[in-house]
Amino acid sequence: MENKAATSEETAFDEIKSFFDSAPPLKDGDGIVKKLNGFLEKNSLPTRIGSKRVVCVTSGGTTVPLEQRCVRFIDNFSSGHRGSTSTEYFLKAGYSVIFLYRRGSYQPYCTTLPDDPLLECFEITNESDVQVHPSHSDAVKKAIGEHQAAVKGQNLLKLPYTTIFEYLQILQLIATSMKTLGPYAMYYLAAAVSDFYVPWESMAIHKIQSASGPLDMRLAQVPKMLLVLRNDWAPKAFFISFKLETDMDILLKKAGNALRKYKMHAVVANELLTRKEEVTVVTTDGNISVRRDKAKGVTDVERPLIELLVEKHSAHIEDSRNQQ
Ligand code: PAZ
Repeated sequence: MENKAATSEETAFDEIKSFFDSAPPLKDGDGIVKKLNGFLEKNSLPTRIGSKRVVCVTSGGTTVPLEQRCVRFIDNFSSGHRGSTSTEYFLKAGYSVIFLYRRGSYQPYCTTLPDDPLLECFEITNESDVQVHPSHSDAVKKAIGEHQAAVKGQNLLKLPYTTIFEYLQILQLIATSMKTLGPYAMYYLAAAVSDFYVPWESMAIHKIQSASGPLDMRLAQVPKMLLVLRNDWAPKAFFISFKLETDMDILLKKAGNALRKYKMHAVVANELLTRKEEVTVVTTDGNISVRRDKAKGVTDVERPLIELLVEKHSAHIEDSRNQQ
């Protein structure tokens, strides 16, 4: 059994290595490392109750380019609502957050603003000045105030990605930088990450032409990065992954499998249509249903979810201290 596990990890290693070796180079990788190091330096100072807690929240969905000079790509449904709302609650709970988000997806503190904030929240006065429309004034002030406080206080670092290549490369950089935080680091992996991709070297360079008839394309499987992230890149951190399904009958079983296979501390199971109302937190101690309860003034499911996970993270830190 152990040998089988070792072999599957070795295979994962080889696949991951070839994924990274063949991926297009990350634009401004040095700049990202610099930002990460500056942010973590500020957030690594010891506090009265140990070290500062830092969570990496991944949010939105990765794209899969079909051409190197990309005109077409495969995408998925994720809006980034879960990741951005959760980021707000983590900040409120005293965490610093590295927010790895899909360009153009929901942003922390902006989820309650209208779809087109610039055009809907502002108006031109008779004096040709621009002002916030009174009906949105409170919401805009709150969003700007809270966002500025988080960024200026260096409690929020936002790193954008678009493709599966960028996402996994940046996640590796984050893990490398966060390693020194040990159990104080948390990974909250809410992004919807593509399972299949076109390897860079076998990808068409130019726009695929339709004149040659139907498109026949073989997608490779994205290597299971979670295994290496958990075991090698961040072995002491606290890990939450997500499992989305559209068939309720398989959701909890698949979440349980992910919990065991990747040794997660919890897997948050959610179904596509009810994901904003209810999630199930699957752990080795049992399943916990978390709901948004409007009657109790709970406006979103992320509030009770983050409360629960913060508690579990505290227990993880305590356990790690006792093992030292
Ligand atoms: O981004 P969103 O708020 O529209 O949706 C959140 C979610 C369903 C993408 C997330 O809760 C999730 O389950 N992410 C993992 C998806 C998966 O790869 O199984």
